[in-house]
Amino acid sequence: LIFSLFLLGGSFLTQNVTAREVDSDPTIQNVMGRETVSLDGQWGVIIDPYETGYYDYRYQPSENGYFKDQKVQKPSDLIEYNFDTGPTLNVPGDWNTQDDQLFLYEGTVWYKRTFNYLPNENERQFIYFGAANYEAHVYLNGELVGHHIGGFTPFNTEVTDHLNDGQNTLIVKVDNQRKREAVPTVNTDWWNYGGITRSVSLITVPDTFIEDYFIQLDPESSNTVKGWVQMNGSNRANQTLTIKIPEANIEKQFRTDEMGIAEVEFTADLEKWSTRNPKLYDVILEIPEETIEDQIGFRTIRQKDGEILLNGEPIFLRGICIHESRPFGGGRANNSADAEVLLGWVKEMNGNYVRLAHYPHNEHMVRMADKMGILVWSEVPVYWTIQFENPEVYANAERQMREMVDRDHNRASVILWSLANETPRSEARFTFLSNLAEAVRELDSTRLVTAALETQSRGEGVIGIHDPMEEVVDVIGVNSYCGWYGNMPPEQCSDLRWESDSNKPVILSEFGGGALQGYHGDENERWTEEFQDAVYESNLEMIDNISFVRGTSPWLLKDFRSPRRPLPRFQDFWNRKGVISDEGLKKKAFFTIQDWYEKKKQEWE
Ligand code: GCB
Repeated sequence: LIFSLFLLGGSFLTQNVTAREVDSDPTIQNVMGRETVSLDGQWGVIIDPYETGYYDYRYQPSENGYFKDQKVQKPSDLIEYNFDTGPTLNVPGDWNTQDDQLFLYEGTVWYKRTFNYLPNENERQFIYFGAANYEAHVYLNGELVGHHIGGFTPFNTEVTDHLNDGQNTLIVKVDNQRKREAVPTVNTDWWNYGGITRSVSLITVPDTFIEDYFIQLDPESSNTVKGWVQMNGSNRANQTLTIKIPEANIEKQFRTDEMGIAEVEFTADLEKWSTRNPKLYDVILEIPEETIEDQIGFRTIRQKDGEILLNGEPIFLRGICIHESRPFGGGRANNSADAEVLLGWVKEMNGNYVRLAHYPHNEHMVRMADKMGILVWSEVPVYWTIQFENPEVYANAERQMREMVDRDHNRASVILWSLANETPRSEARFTFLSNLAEAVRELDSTRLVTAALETQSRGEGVIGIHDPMEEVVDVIGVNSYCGWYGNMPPEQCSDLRWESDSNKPVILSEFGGGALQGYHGDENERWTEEFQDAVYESNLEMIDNISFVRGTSPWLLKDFRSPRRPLPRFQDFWNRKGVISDEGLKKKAFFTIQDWYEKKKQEWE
């Protein structure tokens, strides 16, 4: 019964514009540009390793779980929990770095906060979560109002009919237990940070509102703006929609169809967004009941004859991988200041590009990349050995992909949607990833599709890619750890020869090695900054000799927490492949990449 109460969120709707169902919970576009009340701050929590607040002693979902927030009425009452006298956790934030006893915790934590609200006539309210890892059940005033699976994408649930005049109690069960059939699966090389890791807000919209829009340049014609706007609400059909770009003297009107969708197309002479000139325009969307504003850049991205073309010009992507980890210390990054520091380092390194590994990062990152002129590879956590044969796993991955595309499809910085990372070749995996590629192209035909593949040896001193996915993607990503994994000493990497059977552009999506910042010695000694630097010197020389490489994103900007890295003294549960330490201090290799990128910049710009 309890499952039939779920409002499943926009996440389960098909995004195919024509078929789109709009009266269920939509995922709302541009939350940062809307009228919202922040629900961030300290929330009361209950740590519930046995899910006692959810299941009764017969292991049946309980009707009187912690979500009821019951209170003692008379001294003899037995209620074995109390949110109001227990610990608190900050939202947004992972729980692992907020409380020592949660450092390695995997399981359920219940969150509670109250807020006051006076609902108005003709207004609708949604509760919006930037992300909660991994599974969230959302209860408002004791009732289940939402449910979401997936730790890195936003979801919202309409609560218009569930709000009280005055005080309201919001309770969220967050569970980060790893599962074999989850996406990602049980085995990853990063910390399973649990909690409400991104901001929460209450969004107020008019009865009929602009739910979503997709406004981008047509990749085939650099002065045509194309897309659609999706209305939601009782007056969604035959509405007049106005789009204004005041700085470019644009004011165009469109009409919605029966489903509340307006197809948009107009020509405009717009200054292009680029890495050297990240021009953003104020774009205003108006319907009779609502006006919203966004900052949008206009550019085209294509691949042709082995080149990546930004606004028609070949470009070399000078990048680096980033985990969503705070710039100073551990824990999840989740705000604009974090994004500014992380992307500031990329700029300092002479970079123009980042690979956001291995899951969609918070929206501040892509918004900041838009402002700073940094191109972005964005990825779903289809990582290593997820269950490719399992149709539910596919549905989950496709949904996470859709939520990622939905949120960021107006960001000029995002040029690549990545399907997967280092997945083992098999027929089931090929079908899975091909279907995912088809799904993402249907959602967004303006960007390129990629995946991080692996290399194969092609005989003595020769390596190649050789993966059927080369046919499917637009840009081939490939990870290769010469000089770190395997037997080859770093200095020999520069002699390796690479071959490709494809004429598609290749990005070296990972390479590198680890070092403990401040640990110095001989370049043959592991964990020294000198060893890491030697790995880079030799790999960069190798890459200089690969004719088809059009981008690099070494692994990675900053040390990050990983349970797979226990070695005392050198790792202590940190993956040390950062060129910046966990505390934000640069290692030697940072400057080696910086110099190489300076050279690439001279060659390509
Ligand atoms: C990889 C993975 C990345 C790991 C990295 C490593 O190939 O894609 O997630 O963290 O290697 O450090 O081994």
